[in-house]
Amino acid sequence: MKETISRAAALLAQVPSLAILSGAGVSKESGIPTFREAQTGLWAQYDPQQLATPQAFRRDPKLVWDWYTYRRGLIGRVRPNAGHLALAELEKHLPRVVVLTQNIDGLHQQAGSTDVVELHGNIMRNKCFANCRGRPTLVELSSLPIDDQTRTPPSCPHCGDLIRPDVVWYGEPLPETALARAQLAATGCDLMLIVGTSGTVYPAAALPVLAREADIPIIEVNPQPSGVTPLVDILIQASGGTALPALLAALEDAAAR
Ligand code: BV8
Repeated sequence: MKETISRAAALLAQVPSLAILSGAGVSKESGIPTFREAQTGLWAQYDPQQLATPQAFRRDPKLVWDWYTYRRGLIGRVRPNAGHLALAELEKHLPRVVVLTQNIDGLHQQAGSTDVVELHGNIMRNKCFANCRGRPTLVELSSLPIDDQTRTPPSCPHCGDLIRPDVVWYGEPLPETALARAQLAATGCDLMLIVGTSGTVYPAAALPVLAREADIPIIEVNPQPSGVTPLVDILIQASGGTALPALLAALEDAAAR
């Protein structure tokens, strides 16, 4: 791995603009199971891809709401890991760093990354299902009347429709501005660093293809090959919590020389 790390650091050292694409794998070492891993406990019997849809929410709002409440609780108890922190530190060494994340846990921002594009929304935000006051009509649960706050799910104070998490479900379009910014970054950056994604969920999984078509070099960090590995120049086959601090240290060594 040492040789791969130094090759990757050499690429990283020269770039004016870095685009990082992250997936659930970067949050694994914070204690959040990845999207494709079996869930635990009560939720083990459910397939996330079957629950994370507007149809599932309409069919059984309480079940889907309770699933998100459970995940919010888990995410609320974890911290950014060494991988998130190393990615945030890169901003001290490179002129422009943008994080394009598929994750909804907000851990990149908590780690100190200052330019994060949330492709799939954020589990800590809630909105009116109908977006009755514009896209998105965010609703602060704590602003609702007390007895409303405990409903599962609560109702929109403006139109009475159900409140839902501000995340992108399967079959739903990504936020226009986020997707446009991500596509611009994927084609305009000097290097793409992909961390912890299986490269199976579109349109996020198309971003590395855009970079490849623009002849932009790509580094991947993943303990095992993924759907994007055929596109990359360097695969650092390790976990983010190990590889990213090592990459940062190699970059700092090169800068000190
Ligand atoms: C869209 C938020 C079109 C919710 C998520 C039918 C109708 C419409 C669309 C489709 C359809 N059929 C298919 C599609 C397209 C669909 C899709 O791509 N499906 C896939 C499954 C084939 N996409 C969509 O539906 C998207 N919308 O296309 O809309 C449209 C356009 C206009 C108008 C109307 C419609 C929306 C997709 C967004 C879904 N929402 N999340 C929630 O979380 O509850 S996606 C979900 O998967 C998470 O965000 C997750 O991040 C993401 C992707 O997975 P990964 O991040 O890659 O995670 P995964 O577990 O797969 O992999 C983890 C990786 O980490 C592994 O490689 C592992 O090796 C690695 N790893 C493990 N440990 C570590 C590690 N790496 C580093 N360190 C470690 N320690």
